[in-house]
Amino acid sequence: MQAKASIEVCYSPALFPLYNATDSIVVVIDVLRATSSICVAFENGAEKIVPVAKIDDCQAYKEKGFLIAGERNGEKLDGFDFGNSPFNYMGAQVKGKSIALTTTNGTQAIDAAKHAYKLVIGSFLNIGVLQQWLLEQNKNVLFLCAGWKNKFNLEDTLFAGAVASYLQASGEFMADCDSAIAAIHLYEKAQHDLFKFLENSSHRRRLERLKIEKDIEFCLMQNLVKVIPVLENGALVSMPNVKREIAESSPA
Ligand code: 3SL
Repeated sequence: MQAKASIEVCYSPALFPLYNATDSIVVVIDVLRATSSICVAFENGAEKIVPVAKIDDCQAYKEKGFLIAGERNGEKLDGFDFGNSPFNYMGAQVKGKSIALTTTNGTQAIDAAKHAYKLVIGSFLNIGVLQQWLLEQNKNVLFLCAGWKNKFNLEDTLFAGAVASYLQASGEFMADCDSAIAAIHLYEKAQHDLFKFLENSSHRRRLERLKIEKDIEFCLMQNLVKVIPVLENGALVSMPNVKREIAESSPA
């Protein structure tokens, strides 16, 4: 009998060195809001996004003809073209553009996992195409939750649990650590109303204080986009042929 591929969940970039990522597809998750915004940007035709950990390094990309985007603690950085709202990444303003992005947690998580076998971006917005693609790879999957300043958060865990639960149900994958099992249990409890489940979560309250509740509702919507951002040579690009492959392999 063929061994099942493993599913692991890492709840913080600070814990990431404990995992072996050289033989795993790493799915970086920052549901509120970095990985949701990245998915929206590619759905709207962005050419590439360079994730940058430090603000100064991101600013330097302006001279290279990039749009620069970023936030700290949820607020747009002074002098930057965009903040981190998914609504900033729609339409003509991103089509065909190269963007350098720095965020409090999301781009730090990408940086932590940049040497993985493969690094892809996950959010509820692209959950369907991502699940199907992961299933087809039949490779170990390691979910990396960006969390908040290296602390655990609920929304990234729920997303990891949703995809882990789907993969495990296929019979080809096995939740291989307690953190994956916990994420699945949490998702099963929350799945019928994610927004409500997150009512008292720290980042929902943080974003509500900034009066951006509409971003939270948007980022919890499922299957709005059909892209899988993937890290190649230090830049995120849209994985080619995803829409076509998924459409062909989806049941009618
Ligand atoms: O930390 C991040 O990467 C951001 O997604 C946080 S925020 O939603 O912009 O506050």
